[in-house]
Amino acid sequence: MLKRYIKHKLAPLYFCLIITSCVQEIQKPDNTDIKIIDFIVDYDQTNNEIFLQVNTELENQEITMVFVEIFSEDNLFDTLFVLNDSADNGDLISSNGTYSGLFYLMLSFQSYQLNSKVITETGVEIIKSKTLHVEEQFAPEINKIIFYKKNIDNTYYEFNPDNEPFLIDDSNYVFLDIQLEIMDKNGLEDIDFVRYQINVENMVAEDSCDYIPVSGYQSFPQWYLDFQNSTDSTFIFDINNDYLEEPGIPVKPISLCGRTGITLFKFIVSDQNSNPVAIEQPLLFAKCGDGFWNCDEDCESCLIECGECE
Ligand SMILES: [Ca+2]
Ligand SMILES: [Ca+2]
Repeated sequence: MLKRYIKHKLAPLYFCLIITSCVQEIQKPDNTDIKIIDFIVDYDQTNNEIFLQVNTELENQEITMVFVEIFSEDNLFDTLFVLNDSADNGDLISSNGTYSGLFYLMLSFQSYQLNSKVITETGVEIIKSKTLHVEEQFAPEINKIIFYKKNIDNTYYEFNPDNEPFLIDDSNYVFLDIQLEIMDKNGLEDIDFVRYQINVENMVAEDSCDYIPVSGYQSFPQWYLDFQNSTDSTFIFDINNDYLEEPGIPVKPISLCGRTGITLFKFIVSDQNSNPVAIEQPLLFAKCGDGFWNCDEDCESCLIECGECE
């Protein structure tokens, strides 16, 4: 309806412009300094809305019209939207040389060519083009969470938090490293962020430590996972980032009031189009003597449970 209206209303003008632009292609547009500084295309597939914006230079008295043509790759679809600089329909500030418009538009999965055109009162046409790829959107999935216990000497082992605790050392710092294996059929660039939150309200320390845990999930801007590498179909993200370097989250020894008990981790993955996906994972922190020690991986640190080491 809108398309027909625009086309109908603008048909004579548009026809003239095409004719004029043919002439102008031969004559150099030397009577204007107007440039398209930026052309923004933001298509919202969920709400079928397209936001278009063309930034020209400030002195826009010479501009007669700004519009955007959209052509599909298969040539079966084309439309045209006129942008405004009157603080209307998605344009925020009037007469600032930025022309905008927000339009209802339902696009099928394919590529589109978008030509933004600025027409001056002398008939000069300035063009800037962009390509828009519209593809089916898939929500990200957390395939796997991998936990590692790491030591300062770079030794480490992987463990399964569903049936094995994280073992706190009596006198040395140890480190917790976590990786997430994420799948998103739209590719790595579609993943917006991978973050984590921690809930320690069930953790305890020795009486002399006077430890009172904070309640609820804690979240900090530095708590995000960085992309590390790709597998055939998934992406591995790791908690080691610019703020938290290898080997991982430092875990205090018991001698420095290290805490035991169950900590809840929440991992949140968001892409550009779906709602964030969250997974909760409990992890038991245990110390030597609690009866959980992994003597195969770490015998020497807990002789009371492991007895003689090989
Ligand atoms: Ca404006
Ligand atoms: Ca996606």
